[in-house]
Amino acid sequence: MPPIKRTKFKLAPEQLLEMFYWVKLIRGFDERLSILVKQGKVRSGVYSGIGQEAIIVGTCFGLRREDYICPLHRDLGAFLMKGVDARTMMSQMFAKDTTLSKGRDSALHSGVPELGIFGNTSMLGANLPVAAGLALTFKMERTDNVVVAYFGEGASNVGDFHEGLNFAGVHRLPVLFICENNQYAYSVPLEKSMAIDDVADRAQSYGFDGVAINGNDVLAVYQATQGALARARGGDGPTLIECKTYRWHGHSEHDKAFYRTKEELAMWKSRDPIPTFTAYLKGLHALTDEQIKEIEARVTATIDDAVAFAMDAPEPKPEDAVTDLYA
Ligand SMILES: Cc1ncc(C[n+]2csc(CCOP(=O)(O)OP(=O)(O)O)c2C)c(N)n1
Repeated sequence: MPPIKRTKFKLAPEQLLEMFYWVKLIRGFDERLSILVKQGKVRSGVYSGIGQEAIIVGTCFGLRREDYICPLHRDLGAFLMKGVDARTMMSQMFAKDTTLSKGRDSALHSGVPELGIFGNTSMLGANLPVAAGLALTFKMERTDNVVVAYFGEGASNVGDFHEGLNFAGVHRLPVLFICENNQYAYSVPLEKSMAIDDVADRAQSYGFDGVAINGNDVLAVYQATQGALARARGGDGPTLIECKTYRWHGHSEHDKAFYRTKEELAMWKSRDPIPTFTAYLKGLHALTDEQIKEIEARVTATIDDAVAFAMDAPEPKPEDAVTDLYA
């Protein structure tokens, strides 16, 4: 085996392998959920992130426990990367008693403060002023922790987006706004909801940088994130990173997505983030066929175990429906 080539990303070989593991685990999780939904076994709505994994891995890799993420309905992988174990995550989709929220909310609306995960709500864009508020706390406490907030291009058309970014820009807050531009907001294509091409351009109005990048390239996302993290930690304020991508499935698993063409889907599938990343790692001599097999086996075992655990887990207790209420 030739020596591993050095890269500009300053990542050790084992870190590149870890990234590959995450990409495969997140894809595997979503693929399995898609099957389980069809079998009628999942109670939660499932908003597949298949096709968008590079964004989650590139932005979450190397975050600190203390950093906060504000994930959305399609960001299951971010929960896993921030430290929610596979069993808990799968039980969450099954709405069992062993979960983050014991079946009391839409699965990915849960928060886990001890892991730095802020719970989202259904109102799109509403997480962005909250992210700015979290970042303000970090600034006031004089920590160098950072908030990473996710949103779709559809959400960038609501008022909360503009208020959140404006506030973050005015106060130079340590927050990364990560746009997962997957071309559709439910059935509405980008060109019917925006008169500009790049969501990234909107950052300029709020006094900070916005960049549009290939959201299907794990290392491009990682590189952009690392630059933005360094600026945020150093007191230089927010960055908007628009990751151009595509969701392979419908808005949710019950949406057959008849509003788009087979050709369009095929074109984007040819830009699948996983083969690109695999080829890159193999080219660096950082990944062998044996390692791929070993990682795939580990991913399958992790998911099998999580599904078995979730299926056998106890149901939530009716009386718990009114516990943990904040009022
Ligand atoms: C303020 C608001 N308007 C409308 C909806 C209904 N809705 C839920 S998901 C969705 C599409 C979201 O598109 P986007 O923000 O691009 O994210 P994506 O689902 O594509 O990842 C819509 C319109 C909502 N939840 N909140």
